[in-house]
Amino acid sequence: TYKFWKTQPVPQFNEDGKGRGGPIKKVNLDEVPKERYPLLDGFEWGTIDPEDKKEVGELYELLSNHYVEDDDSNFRLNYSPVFLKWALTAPGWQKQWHIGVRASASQKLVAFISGLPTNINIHTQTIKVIEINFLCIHKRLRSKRLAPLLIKEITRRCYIQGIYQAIYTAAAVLPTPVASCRYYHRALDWLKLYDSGFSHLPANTTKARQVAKYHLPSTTQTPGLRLMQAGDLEAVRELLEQYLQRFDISPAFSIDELRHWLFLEAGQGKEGGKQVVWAYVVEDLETQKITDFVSFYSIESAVLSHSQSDVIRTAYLYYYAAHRTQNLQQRLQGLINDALILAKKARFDVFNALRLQDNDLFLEKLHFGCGDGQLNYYLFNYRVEPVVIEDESACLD
Ligand code: YNC
Ligand code: MG
Repeated sequence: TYKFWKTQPVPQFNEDGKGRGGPIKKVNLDEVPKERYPLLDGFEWGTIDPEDKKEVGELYELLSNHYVEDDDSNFRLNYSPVFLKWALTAPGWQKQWHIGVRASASQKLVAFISGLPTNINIHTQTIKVIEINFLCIHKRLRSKRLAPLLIKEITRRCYIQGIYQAIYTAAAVLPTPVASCRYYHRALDWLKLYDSGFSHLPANTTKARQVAKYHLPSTTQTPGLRLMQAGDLEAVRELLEQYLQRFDISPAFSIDELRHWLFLEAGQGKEGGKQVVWAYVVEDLETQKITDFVSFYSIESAVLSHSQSDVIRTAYLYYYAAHRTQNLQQRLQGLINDALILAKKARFDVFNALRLQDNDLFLEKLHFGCGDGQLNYYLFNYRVEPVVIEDESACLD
């Protein structure tokens, strides 16, 4: 097992490398192949230009048919083309890191992997990494060891450009997660979730009582809450930086990255009519200071057991921060409850959050339920001193 991962610079399951943080191997450029790795006969390397509508369309086609499904294949993530363009064009992006595999004869896109350069903070260190995402292989090409080839090829291209570390998440268990978090789901339209098979009716209750349980007020409750604007960027960056300092591993966003990830270039996150990210701030009405910030993004899931067009609209909790001096639990409960209200207004069916950061302070109270899904976080070619994980894989009681 782990025939491929055994050969890679990642912590192996059996090692007891506690306490020694830092790069696992020093990359010797003389040993990095200058040429692309050879592919299976009949296939060739290509790239996807996320600014080219047609190529994004090809990627959308691949992912919408072959990307991540739940364990029982009832649902499949269905990232929109606008989302894909956004996710692949953050500052520093390069076409050569959005790698596709095409069938030579038909030129059909059959596999993909993406990388974006960024910086992350690990304890007191800031390190340059490539963030790997959207690894996907056409169902008919599975189990042919193509995934290791894609991973080796993107690694080769990063090494050549002087990036020696990577960060990625996966549902798959690989050597060795630095953290592992449960997904929690908060129904916004419980009946819709029930009809599509996403939610079940628990014993000892009724549909009407479930609907009542998830009822939300129609307007937000936090005084001073409003849409985030470009002028709030610097304040939000400071707030977020302060807030994230408490955690072992966190992003180190530049102002340009934050502008991109909160989708402020295109004006409130809309492009071609489809909104990807929602971001709000709380402005103290007396001091005009930004005291809190919350954001979420949108991914649909296709309901595979139903007709083609049936989708679940999911809001994912994204970055948030609350001013530290205030009562954090109360602040967060109010802030996230407002995010639920706003997501409901924007016609989302469900709101997802992971069990990480300060989310334990509001998950139960706001009626998030423990899901089946688990997300593992990984670092490539970097060993961390053990991070604080309080059995995060478990469900809250
Ligand atoms: C996975 N998700 O263990 P061993 S997440 C990494 N990430 O290797 P084959 C994975 N490795 O065990 P298939 C993986 N899933 O022999 C499996 N593997 O050592 C390993 N699904 O390869 C697996 N997307 O090609 C095994 O498998 C080897 O044909 C087997 O393809 C796998 O984006 C996959 O879930 C996942 O499309 C592509 O099943 C396919 O099954 C698929 O025979 C649906 O592969 C979509 C899906 C994964 C989403 C993601 C993050 C990917 C991270 C990749 C690692 C990056 C490392 C850092 C590189 C840069 C370094 C620098 C600098
Ligand atoms: Mg394969």
